[in-house]
Amino acid sequence: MPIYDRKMETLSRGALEQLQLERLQITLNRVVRNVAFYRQQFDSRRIDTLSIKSLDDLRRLPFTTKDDVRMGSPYDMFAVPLRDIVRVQCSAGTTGDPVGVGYTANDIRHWSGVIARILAAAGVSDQDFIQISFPYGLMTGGMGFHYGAERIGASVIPASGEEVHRQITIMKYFKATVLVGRPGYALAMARAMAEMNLRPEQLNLRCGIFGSEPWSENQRAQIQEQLRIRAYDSYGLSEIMGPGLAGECEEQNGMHIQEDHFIAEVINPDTLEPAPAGEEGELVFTTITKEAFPMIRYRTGDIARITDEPCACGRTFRRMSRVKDRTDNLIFVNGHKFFPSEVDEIIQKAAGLSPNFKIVLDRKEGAETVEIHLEVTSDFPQLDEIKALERMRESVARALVAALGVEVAVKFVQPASRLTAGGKKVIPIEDRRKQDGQRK
Ligand code: DLL
Repeated sequence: MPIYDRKMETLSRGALEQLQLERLQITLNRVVRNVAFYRQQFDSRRIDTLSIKSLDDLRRLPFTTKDDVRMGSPYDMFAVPLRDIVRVQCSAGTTGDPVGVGYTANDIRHWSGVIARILAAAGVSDQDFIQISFPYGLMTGGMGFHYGAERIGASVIPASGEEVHRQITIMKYFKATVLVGRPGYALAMARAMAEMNLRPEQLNLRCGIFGSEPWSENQRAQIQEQLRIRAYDSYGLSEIMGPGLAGECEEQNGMHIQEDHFIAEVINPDTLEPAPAGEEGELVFTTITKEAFPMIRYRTGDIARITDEPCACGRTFRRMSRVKDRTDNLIFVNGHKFFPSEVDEIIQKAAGLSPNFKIVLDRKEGAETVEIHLEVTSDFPQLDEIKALERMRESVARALVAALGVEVAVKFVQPASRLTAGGKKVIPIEDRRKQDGQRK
């Protein structure tokens, strides 16, 4: 399959590392001048960024975390004047208060470029009709893939807002050849096709590019079999750019990291030391071309491996494995991402008290479901009043649906004994979906 940006994607390791170092130095210079957060981070550790003279020196710099980004929200992490920002998007897992990221016109050009590479690596060309089922909202999936697909010259079908059966009708009508979306959504489409008595041979679909949530080889096999396509994994996160950080080639054996734009590290999340080569650990990324929202050593919370073994496709960028786990308890449901602590905050506000609860995640008829099991104790003033309890249940459910964007059922249950870790509230999660192998 053709390599979209052959010159960059097949650079020798030496040339790539030289380019990375030059771009890193420019980025450091930019953040020190324009982002007070980074200036303080480096000053307080007496780090002169001019002393960063090799890629190994990067390890002397402190990490950036999601909390740092949250604290700097909305604009403190921006490294350019706001008049240069042409787009903002939001970061995931920030249901309560939005956390924004921004792009300059150049950033958008680079973003489209890396998506174009990833699409081409999956065999997509200007001959294709690409149906995008990611939302075109504040999350980065829809807009990110849209611009990349246009860059490659493909015809985009921005079907995202449509209901699943309608998406299939549209897919058939326009003869879509490529589907872009969540792996979970691809499986929902396969089920809807069966309901519509439609066989995959009656469609023109030949490949799909999926990401934004964990999935397994098992799920890949199901998608490939049920939709009769080749399914490719692709990875990214809004703080770093959005989709486009890494994507699989025709080998379907790990995602090539777009290393001319991002420096990837793998660390042990407990010791924060580099993980031994080729071993699993937390992914850390440094952006080296971004103007608006540069990130230095951003801790993703995603656990994966990186291999530098050569790939048969000829690309020299290193490959990352599937995301195997998270270092935190970020929950993925139907394309939405949230932390249990966000659920806690919403429940506290809506219920007017801070009850204990459990989050139960399940799959019913293929769709993912969320139930909140709220414990009712005698401390609840409303206990003897069924109507008041019912009102509380409804207001909690409404607030959760509004904030999380997913259907949530709220049930009252008897109190259970509680675990606390270091005096902190531990919110139990029962994930019944894992039985069918959400992660490998
Ligand atoms: O999900 C960007 C994206 C959109 C990637 C479309 C791929 C396709 P966020 O909403 O910020 O950005 O969520 C980022 O999603 O840290 C991972 O935990 C998870 N994630 C993204 N891609 C994958 C993947 C987008 N292929 C968070 N496999 C990341 C597993 C993924 N998890």
